[in-house]
Order: sequence, then C-alpha cells, then structure tokens
Amino acid sequence: MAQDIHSHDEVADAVSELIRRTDPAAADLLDAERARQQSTLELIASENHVSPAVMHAMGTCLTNKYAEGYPGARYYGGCEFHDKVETLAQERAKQLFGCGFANVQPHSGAQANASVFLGLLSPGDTFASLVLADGGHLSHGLKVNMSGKWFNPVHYPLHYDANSPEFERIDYDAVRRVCLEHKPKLLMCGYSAYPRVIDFAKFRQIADECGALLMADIAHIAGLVAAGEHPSPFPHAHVVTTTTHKTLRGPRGGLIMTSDEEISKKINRALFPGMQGGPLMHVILSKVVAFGEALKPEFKQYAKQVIANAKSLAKALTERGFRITTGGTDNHLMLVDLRTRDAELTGADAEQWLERAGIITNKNGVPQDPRPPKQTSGLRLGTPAVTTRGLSVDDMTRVADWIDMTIEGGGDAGVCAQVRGEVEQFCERYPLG
Ligand code: DSN
Repeated sequence: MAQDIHSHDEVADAVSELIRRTDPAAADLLDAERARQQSTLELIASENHVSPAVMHAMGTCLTNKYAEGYPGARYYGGCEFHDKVETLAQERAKQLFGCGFANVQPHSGAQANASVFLGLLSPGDTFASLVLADGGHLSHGLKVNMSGKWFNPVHYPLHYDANSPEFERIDYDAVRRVCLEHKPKLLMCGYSAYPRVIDFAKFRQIADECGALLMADIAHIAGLVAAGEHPSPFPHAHVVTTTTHKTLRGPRGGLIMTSDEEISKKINRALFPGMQGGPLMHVILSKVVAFGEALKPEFKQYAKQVIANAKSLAKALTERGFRITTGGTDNHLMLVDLRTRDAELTGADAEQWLERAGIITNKNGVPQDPRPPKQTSGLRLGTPAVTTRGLSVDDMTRVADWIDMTIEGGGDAGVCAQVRGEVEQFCERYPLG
C-alpha cells in the first residue's frame, strides 16, 4: 500500500537532471540528500515521506504568484485559479476534520499558533499549557519564544508519581487546579512528545469551568485524527492548529481550524495581515493534494499501521531493557528513557551513534529530565515515515534489534558500520523514488 504512492519517481530524477544543467553544486546536494533518505531509516516522529504528487505540487508555477488576502478578496490581480486552489484546500480541510472554517495559509505550525495568540489574546494575557520539557512545544510558552515573552504562560504538570498507573500522563485534576487558580484566557492541549490519547472533552469541561477558550495543537496527531484513529478535538476545542507535514503526510506548512465564525474572523485577520504576507500558493496546492490523499480509505489503513508499528517498536524495545515513558504508546511516537540501559547515556550520544548506524532519531527530554535539552536522557522515536515506506509490525522488531546493538556497542565504529550496512541493504527493499 505505502509503496504504491512511492513507486519510482521519474519526476524527481528529471528535476535533479534539470537542476544539474544549470547548477551542479545544487544538484549534488539534492542527490546526496535523496540518497541519505533512501539509505536510512527515518524514525523522527515529526517527519514523513510525501508522495510524488504532494512533492511535485510544490515545484509548480504557483510559486510565481502573490495572492495576499483571501479567496475573492485579494490585493493582487490574476488570482482566479489561486482562489479556486485555496477554496478547495479549505473545503478539503473542513471535510477531513469536520469543522466549519479552515485557514490554510500558515507557513508553519508555530506561525499558526502565533496567529491564534494574536487573534484571541492581548499581550500579557495568561494561558495554560504543558511545559516543553514535559512534551509541550516551544510555541506553547517557552520563555525565549514570542508566546512566553509577550504572554503569561502557566504550566500544568503530568502525573510525576512513579507508583501511579497514570505516571507521566496528563494529570487532569492538576490541569483543573492550575486553571481555577490562574484563570487563563486560553487553555492549550496537544503536544510534541506525548505518547497517549488526549481527552479533549475533559479539557473542554475544564476550559468551560474556568472561562477559557480551548485550543488544541494537533500537529503531531493530525493524520491519526483525520483517519479517525485518535479522538477528534472537534466539537470540543474552540480552535485547532496543526502542521500538515507530520502524520498528515502533506507539505511543510500549517493549518488553523474552528467551527466558530467569530473566532474564524479574528484568526483570519490575525494571520493576514497580522502575521504573514503573501501565502505560499504552491504549498497550498500541495495541501490540496495531501488532504485529498488523506480523505481516501487507504489513509485510514496507513494511520492504523502507524500506530500498530509504534506499539510493536515500543514493545520490542521494552523487551530489550529500554524504559518507554508511560509504559508504551497509543499513537505514532514513544519516548525512550535511556537511563534504564545505562545511567550515563545521554540522548545526544544515542542520537549520534544511531545516525552513524543509519537510524535517524532525535534526542528528547523525558518528563522531569535532569539533563539540559542539548543532552537529554531520552530519545523520541516515531513510525510515520517508516510506515509510509511500507515497514510492518515484524520489521519493527528488526529495527529494535539494530537500535539495541548500536546502543550496546556504545558508539563503537565497527558496530555502527555493521548496523549501517544491514540497514542500507534493508532500505533497498523499500525504494523512495
Ligand atoms: N519540531 C517539531 C517536532 O519535531 O515535534 C515540533 O515543531
């Protein structure tokens, strides 16, 4: 299934040749990156391999056009087809997520989030979120981000009691306590390193009780939500943001949705002209194609397989002595606490060793991690990209073996080279085009 959409990509070859004619240096870099992606296993939870149609929709003449404004109300002439493209993207997004309004213009998830802040809050306003170190996101109130500099974040905790069956999961009672104490104007949920189902209905109850708007940032789980494999934030959240390039498997970009007309007007004004200028219309064409793919029944199968693969990888790693935070996963990602294998081992080292072995991951803090973000005690692993490639539940056991061997080898060059050789050979069975 997954390989069908990635059968040999002649356009990618032609694009490379075309660039080579005028710019060999750029073509060399492009070819090197294609070879890297082909020969390694991508386990970064926020990455994916898009289909050739999604990929090449971005390399089109729509990049030539300014279309500031919205369909039917642009600041430039010549937007007849751009209006249709953007409207189609909006319609498909609404259908996919079951909401009333969609703004498809955000260049990224962080800009989508910033636009919500600009549209719905005033500088200094209080909002509640999970701190980045526990799995949140930098745009959810990190002090060096605009959200933390110009607004007043208060953070709710996870369950930190290791003896609790809820260990490292959201502590909804604590969310309620924090919200009743601080009366935030906005309550945020949705995370970048949280492996469990989010109870949007519970969040809405708390938001209503403390008079807050509920915002769900579903950047990581959007594809699972679209496929019905994770509960939807609608009708609970007042506003929903996402990226389009993670589990949703679209082009790099953002999306904001709501079913409230007044909120949609505020968000539209905040995004343009408040936050961005001209929309990236070539990317919006690609969003159209990606949303179309996600509406197909095959995408539901894909999302199911992403979760099955993640569960399989988490189980295989647990059997090999790695602790997975919360004891496993319900979605596409897991956080591996490396300290159970080796108290001295950092995420930074593990990431580097695995990269040498052809397995691409990212270091990530685990909840209450004593180490700084450039070191960390954990690794975040995800299955969206390898599932697109066609890897199965059984393949995940092999992947776990390679991770185990590499970590056991402690960065030894010979071990890394051996695993790398096996991974490269394995990857040949799953061509990316
Ligand atoms: N950088 C993204 C991630 O990896 O989760 C979040 O923006």
